[in-house]
Amino acid sequence: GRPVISATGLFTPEHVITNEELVASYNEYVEGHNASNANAIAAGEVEALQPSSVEFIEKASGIKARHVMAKEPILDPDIMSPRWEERGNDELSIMAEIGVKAARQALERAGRDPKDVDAVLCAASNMQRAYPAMAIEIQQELGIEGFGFDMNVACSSATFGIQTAADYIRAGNAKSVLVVSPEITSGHLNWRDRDSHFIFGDVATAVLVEDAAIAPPEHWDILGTKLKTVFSNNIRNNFGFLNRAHPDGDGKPDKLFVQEGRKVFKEVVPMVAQMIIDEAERLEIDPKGLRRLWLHQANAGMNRLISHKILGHEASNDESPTVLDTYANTSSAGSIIAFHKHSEDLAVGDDGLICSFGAGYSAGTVFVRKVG
Ligand code: CO8
Repeated sequence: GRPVISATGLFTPEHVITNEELVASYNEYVEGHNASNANAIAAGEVEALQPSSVEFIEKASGIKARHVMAKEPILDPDIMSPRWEERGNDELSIMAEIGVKAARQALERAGRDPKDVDAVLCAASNMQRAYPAMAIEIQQELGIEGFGFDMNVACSSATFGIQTAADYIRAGNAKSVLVVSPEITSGHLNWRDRDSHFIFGDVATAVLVEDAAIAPPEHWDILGTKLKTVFSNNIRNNFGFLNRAHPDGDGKPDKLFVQEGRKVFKEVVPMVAQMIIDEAERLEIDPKGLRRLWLHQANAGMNRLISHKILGHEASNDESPTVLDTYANTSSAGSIIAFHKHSEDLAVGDDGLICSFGAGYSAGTVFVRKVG
């Protein structure tokens, strides 16, 4: 079969934390820490923490706000983590719940009955538990037959999921595959780390990848997909099931998201720009003719540089839309949110690019053309 994107879905959590609210909470934590450690700080035994700043965050990243599943506990300087009641095994888990909401929207938009979907991939940077798979729970809730499994490629989970789905269709193993990316990044963000406390937000997206033979008349042809990984420690999270093998391994900052943001910026921009140009050449597409770039939403400056290299001029917001200002970095969901929100106005025959990059390093490109 020939793979296409039939529709996408988006679930946006209702709670919003602005930079102002975030920085006020962080700075309250800093003042409390510095006050209660005043003697040790004066003796040079403990380092004083520095305050965060709204201006820095906006200038360095382009982020102005983020949606979260739980607001108050994150902003409470004594907690600074999401909190909600634990659900029983017979209740829908929170990650499946938001994945299902995004998936239902994609199915509705495509006019697809869940019983005609063949597979569900839950593609995200963190899974709520080891097993049973989040994908199988989502599959069960939607009433889909066939199969489902989880996959984690950090920021590139969604594009890796799209290629996997497209490959099932190319091979004739499936006609309709849901790629669901519930990203509750607030759970693995260190809200007490000044360098990164502003970076992430929560969301869920879904992409319905189908055989052109059964797709609705309006869809996006997948012209080509390409994946790349290069090992790097510059974005790392040591959380895992072997943490308890070390007596005090749990709960340390390295069991949360940690990065060398500058190095990531410098290394990933040229890697991704080259990857896109090479793939465009392979597909015989003039990159300068791309109507729109739906790039990974990590940093406005990175996207400015990458889009400039591809288009040969500074990209307008119309050519390379951002959702960073309201969603922040939502890991694998970012480029899908941008595509979902900013694709309806394109004309039939227009070409565009969905592109992800991040931890691993991992990067993925999906070149698409509007059909209708
Ligand atoms: N407020 C005020 N000042 C600050 C703050 C702050 N909050 N933080 C840092 N500073 C200061 C620093 O101390 C430094 O001061 P000095 O110059 O005196 O040393 C100065 O500001 C500059 O700091 P940086 O060099 O760190 O600042 P940058 O300009 O590099 O900006 C960024 C930092 C925004 C992090 C930027 O480097 C960036 O965006 N890089 C790219 C990162 C990226 O793309 N990462 C992708 C990771 S996402 C991913 O892969 C998903 C993984 C799964 C995640 C799910 C779990 C959460």
